[in-house]
Amino acid sequence: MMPLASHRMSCRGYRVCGGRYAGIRRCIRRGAASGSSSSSSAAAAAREESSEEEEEALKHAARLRLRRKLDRRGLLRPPTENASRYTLAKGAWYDYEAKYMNDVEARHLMDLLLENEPWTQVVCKAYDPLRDTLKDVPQPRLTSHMGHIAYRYSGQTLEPRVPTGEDDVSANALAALMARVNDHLDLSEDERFNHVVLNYYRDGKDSIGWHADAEPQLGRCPLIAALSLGTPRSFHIKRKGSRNRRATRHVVLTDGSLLVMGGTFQHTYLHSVPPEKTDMTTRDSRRINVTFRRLVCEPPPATKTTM
Ligand SMILES: O=C(O)CCC(=O)C(=O)O
Repeated sequence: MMPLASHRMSCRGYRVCGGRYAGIRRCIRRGAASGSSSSSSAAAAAREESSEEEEEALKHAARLRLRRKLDRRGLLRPPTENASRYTLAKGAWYDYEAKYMNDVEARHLMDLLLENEPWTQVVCKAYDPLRDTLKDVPQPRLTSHMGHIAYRYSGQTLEPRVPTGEDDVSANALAALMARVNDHLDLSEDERFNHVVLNYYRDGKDSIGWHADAEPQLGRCPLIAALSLGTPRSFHIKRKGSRNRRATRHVVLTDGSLLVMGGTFQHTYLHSVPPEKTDMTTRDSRRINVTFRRLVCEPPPATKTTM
């Protein structure tokens, strides 16, 4: 007979690969079977086994139904040739292409953006429980944007910004880059990105907290692409509503990489780029993230205020 301790261990092992309660059930069954060989416990075990199979079959059918639904809506677009597809729960997925841009191009674009973008540090209001008032909190990163439609985003409105002429090198470079990413992802006329948000992480201390890009202006199930330039940073992902403060997945976004989030990603998952724990001040730790979105409408007029 298997000693109790090893029952517990095998229980834990099952739980990881056999669903939340399957391991516990099997473990109880095993314990019961080893203690008694009566036919009633064998029948109970057989019933348990078949209900587990039914449960699995139902889950499988639900997954297939969801896949077909997402496919009909065009939310299961295939990954590009050099990208890897990572499928998450409830119809969310992301694609990662490590070398969308080569080192020389990435370096050149980063230098151009560092020098020419009108970077600003947005100041947000946050509740201060000690004083019971709102206080100003500067975002721990610099931002910029480009696009012909105003975008209500993170408690602020980004006013339209388009290239002002041939000498507007930065805005022209972003417009050309957006067209290139649109072509690369083979987006149709009514899917093409029309807005860019840039985040500049000055060092490892700069960050962006848990959030989802699910503003009404982005429509349902938005497709979002993000180009990373400069030092690699860890991109964290976790399920919405999860009490866990930690990520369930990490992707290290390297220089020149393209991440594409799609399906239900923005409705079912949160993402963040946390501050780095290790001291990154000994090397160039700057990073720029260029995010492409499609705004499907103007922001609601009542909320159209400039910060
Ligand atoms: O810097 C990144 O990789 C993430 C940026 C981001 O989450 C955002 O702009 O919404």
